[in-house]
Amino acid sequence: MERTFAIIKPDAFAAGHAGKILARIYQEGFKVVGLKKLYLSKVEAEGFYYVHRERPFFGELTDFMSSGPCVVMALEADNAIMKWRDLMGATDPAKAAEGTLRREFGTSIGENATHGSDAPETAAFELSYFFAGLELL
Ligand code: RTP
Ligand code: MG
Repeated sequence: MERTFAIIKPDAFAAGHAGKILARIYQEGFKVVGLKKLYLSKVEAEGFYYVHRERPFFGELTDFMSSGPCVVMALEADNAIMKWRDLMGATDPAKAAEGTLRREFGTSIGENATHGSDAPETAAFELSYFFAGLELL
């Protein structure tokens, strides 16, 4: 079993898609071991996306992630990191495959509905950024 870190981003939450995304998560066989609704500050979003600090879209990305409530989750499954990235689809919703979450709920490359860790090291960092050990059951 592996754990990954996932976010229902502010665009999808504001549009009322959180329930549908969560239903899909259960349907695909993930166990939700942690879940909370947060409203990130700009500084918290910058800390989370620290690896992207040199990218041209960093300001836009952290403004967006601190623009409204989101839902952060710890998901468990066999091969959870890849499994969740497959379910999300490509970063750009226009390029994401039919049936993926970003294709269905994303509206642009920036506002793409969901986040997922991309490797075991980033999953470990991201899970610990938002959850204490005692919160993951
Ligand atoms: P994420 O980290 O959110 O799961 O997305 P990802 O791995 O598919 O994409 P990544 O390259 O890590 O980019 C992180 C987030 O930054 C926004 N982005 N905007 N305007 C742009 O060109 C651009 N490129 C990326 C997206 O919200 C992306 O999910
Ligand atoms: Mg990424």
